[in-house]
Amino acid sequence: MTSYKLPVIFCLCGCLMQVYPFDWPDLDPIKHIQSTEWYHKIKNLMSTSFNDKHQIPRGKGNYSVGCIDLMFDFTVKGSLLRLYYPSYDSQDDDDYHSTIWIPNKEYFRGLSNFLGMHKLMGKFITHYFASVTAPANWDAPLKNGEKYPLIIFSHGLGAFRTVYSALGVELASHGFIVAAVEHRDESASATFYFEDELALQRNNKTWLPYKHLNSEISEYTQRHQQVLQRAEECSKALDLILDINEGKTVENVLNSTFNLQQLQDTIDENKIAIMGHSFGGATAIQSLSEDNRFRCAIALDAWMNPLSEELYSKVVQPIFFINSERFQTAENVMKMRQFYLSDKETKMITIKGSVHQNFPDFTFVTGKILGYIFSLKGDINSDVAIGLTSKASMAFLQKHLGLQRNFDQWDPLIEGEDINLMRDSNAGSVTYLSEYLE
Ligand code: 8U6
Repeated sequence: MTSYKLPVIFCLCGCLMQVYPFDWPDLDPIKHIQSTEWYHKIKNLMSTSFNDKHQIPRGKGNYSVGCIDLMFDFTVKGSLLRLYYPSYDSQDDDDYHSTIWIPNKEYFRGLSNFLGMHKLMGKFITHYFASVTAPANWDAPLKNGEKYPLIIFSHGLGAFRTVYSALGVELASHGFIVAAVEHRDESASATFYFEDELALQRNNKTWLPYKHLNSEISEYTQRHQQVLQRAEECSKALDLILDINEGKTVENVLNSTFNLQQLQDTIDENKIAIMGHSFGGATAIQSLSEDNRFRCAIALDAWMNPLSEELYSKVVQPIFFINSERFQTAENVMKMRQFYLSDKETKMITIKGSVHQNFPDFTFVTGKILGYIFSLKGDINSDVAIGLTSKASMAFLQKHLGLQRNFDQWDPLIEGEDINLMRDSNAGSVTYLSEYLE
């Protein structure tokens, strides 16, 4: 990760500019003009980097979007997930509350620990991002009257359930229910559960931090163990949601005004997909092999290392690989290609000018400079990148979940037909594959 020093200096300069504007009366008018010119130049630079708080984009589909957090049961073996769903339009701006994007300070602490940031930088990101909201109505009633397809979403290494809201909201605004799970395999920046009933009553959370790799055990052994747990957690989250769908009484242990009975009979049990980013992309594929309720997978910039060799022959459902241009290596892409040669329905595209972190939300909430320093932004506009990701995904889901919608208008994107896309990958040529397979 890039040194934290540069942003800290930027930050301090920014503060200095606020308390010491260089346009104090100057006896020499020429000097005064020169100094104010510099002041404005630097201030403009600072504002693109810090002051222009961008927002996570709103859903572009026809549905309003609601959001809840759901935990059941309260133990470490239970499920914790954030649900994005189609909701009723609000009649009045005061009807609903907005959704807090990162709801606990422990997540910020966890992020700065994961990223190896200096304490000061950690404080800065907490202060800077704590007031950000996700574009969904908290606890809003679910729009009933139709059955929605369901997507289980798995986050990347060091991420957690709430930081893929741009994708979750966009898909929910087009009529999907999206359940972003939070993994307890110690790969999340932080997560929590409750030790016992008493802890639950007292809201005394037990926080489970990110665990750095143990240097005495091979990386593969550790990450493979985690991917198995992650896939199990995805299936468990699906069990929970389907239980609610079937009308079983489930109590959300988190305080919520949302009555879970609203979810009864709202999910089409035959239209379930799994999606994930990075480590979550690997999780999605692992889940396909273990749970045939998942009809297909969308793997965003999947990191294939945690998967076992035996897995490749076990997966029968189609996979859509959507890659960034900068993250992929020939070796990683080669592993993906093992799926798509054996199955014509499996596809791969690359978003030109994109980076690994174009899929989570941070790409939207930082200015250009901070975005480039931390590789949160690529050369492509972040809204364009997420737009292509969601449109291509919905076209793929329409095909493989058998949806009766108009998402087929985006079919060309699945083949990489767009000026911002390419078919397959920029990393490693296909001819290299025959050598690899020998
Ligand atoms: C930089 C993942 C930040 C930031 C994420 C960088 C990341 C960040 C918040 C954490 C994990 N977006 N998972 C400055 N790197 C806030 C301020 O939050 C995504 C985001 C995002 S991931 C990933 C995995 C590994 C790494 C980075 C991202 O899979 O995309 C290293 C060094 O391993």
